[in-house]
This record gives sequence, C-alpha cells and structure tokens, in this order.
Amino acid sequence: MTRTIWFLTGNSGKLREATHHLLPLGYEVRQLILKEGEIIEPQVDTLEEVAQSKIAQALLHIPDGQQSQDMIMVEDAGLFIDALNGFPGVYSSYILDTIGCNGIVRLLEHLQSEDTVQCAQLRSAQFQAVAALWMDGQILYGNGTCPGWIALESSGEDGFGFDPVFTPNDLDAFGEPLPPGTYGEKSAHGKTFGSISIEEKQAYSHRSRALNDLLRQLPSA
Ligand code: ITT
Repeated sequence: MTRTIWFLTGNSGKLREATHHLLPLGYEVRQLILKEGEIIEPQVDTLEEVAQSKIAQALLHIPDGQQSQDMIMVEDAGLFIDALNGFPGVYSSYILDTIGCNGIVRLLEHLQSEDTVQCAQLRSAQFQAVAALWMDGQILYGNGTCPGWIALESSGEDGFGFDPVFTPNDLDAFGEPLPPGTYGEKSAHGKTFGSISIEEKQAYSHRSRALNDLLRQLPSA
C-alpha cells in the first residue's frame, strides 16, 4: 500500500530530491505548504531541534491531524565550514539570502593553495541534514552528512542553494566518503553539486543519507 508523506518545505529543490529518492520506494511525497505566519523557523542550536519544532507545527495542519494514517516529514540542512568553526550551520538560509554563494567564496578567499589536496583541506566543509518523520504518533529521526570543500568560484546551473560552490569528497567502493583530496571509486572530479545531475548528487548527498537512515527505521523497510 502506498503511504503518503506530507513534506513540510518551502524549498522546491529539497522537494524534488526527496521525491526522487522516495517515490521509487513506494512513498507518495506531497508538499505541505503553510502560509507565512503559520510556521516559525526557530533559532535554536541544532538541526534536530529545528526539525522537532517544525513537526509539532505541521501536525496542526494535516488532514485528520494526530489520527492521520499519513506521515509528515521535515528535513533541515545546513552548510558547516570548518575554517569558520561550522558557520553558517543553522544560519545557512539567512546567509544564503544575504551574502549568497559569492559571499561564501569571498569569506574563504585567503584559503587557497596551488596544491589541490591542500586546497581542499583548507576549504573543507560539510552539508548536514536531519530528516524527521512523524508516523503513527511517534517521530523518527535520520541523519546524513556529506563532506567536501568550498570551490574557488561558483559554477553550474543545476541544483539549488549552495550547490554551485560545494564539491563533494570522493567515495570509496562502499559509497562512503573519503578524506578531501583522496581518489575514490566514485568522484565528481572536482565539479560542484551545481554542475552534476540530481541522480549523481544523490550518491553523495546528505539528504539521501538522512532519508536512508530514516527508511532503515521504518517497520516495512
Ligand atoms: P525548508 O522550507 O524545508 O526549511 P529551507 O530552504 O529553509 O527549506 P534548510 O533550512 O533545510 O532549507 O536549508 C538551509 C539552507 O541550506 C537553505 O538556504 C538551503 O537552500 C541550503 N541547502 C540545504 N540543502 C542543500 C543542498 O542539498 N544543496 C545546496 N544548498 C542546500
């Protein structure tokens, strides 16, 4: 039986990626859109706290409320740059809206090297995602991380958000990320997420990993 997942998000890029991931597994993903003022993004310290607060708010808005057979999902992500002690992290949306991808590149302008491995190390960063799923009265959490580095300049038309400035680390034969600058079985060959397809991004992405972590916890998975 196909179950419906109401995904509370205003971000069409996230919706597209989650649908791409979950539809083939038999989940119908529908966007839950709340009007401005109906949802508050709390300024808290962790992605998990943001996700938990949004689930509680979303529950007030789905058909049949707490009795629903449907599931509710939220997913919060952020870009954590090592040289900036994890900034912008939970402030990623605000930073994208204010200084944007070019602002991030400018912040790291002083961190460069002719040596590509050293350059990737100096500019290392990771996307982190927490996906939270409400089903049958309980909340499950899934975590995903994607390590990589911030490119020297913005590139690519695909993807969304910080995709044009983020290059993922290579993956080993088991699909696990390797340290920056290490060659692996799978490589984006220095391309940013903005320059690769949604299918290719899926192999590396924090979102895919967080969703897989969630699905592993579902009784039917
Ligand atoms: P919601 O409505 O679902 O909260 P959002 O756009 O606010 O969507 P997040 O808080 O999860 O998204 O993400 C924080 C920022 O990080 C936001 O500006 C996103 O565009 C960006 N971001 C998240 N995942 C990303 C990804 O896979 N690639 C590039 N940027 C991403």
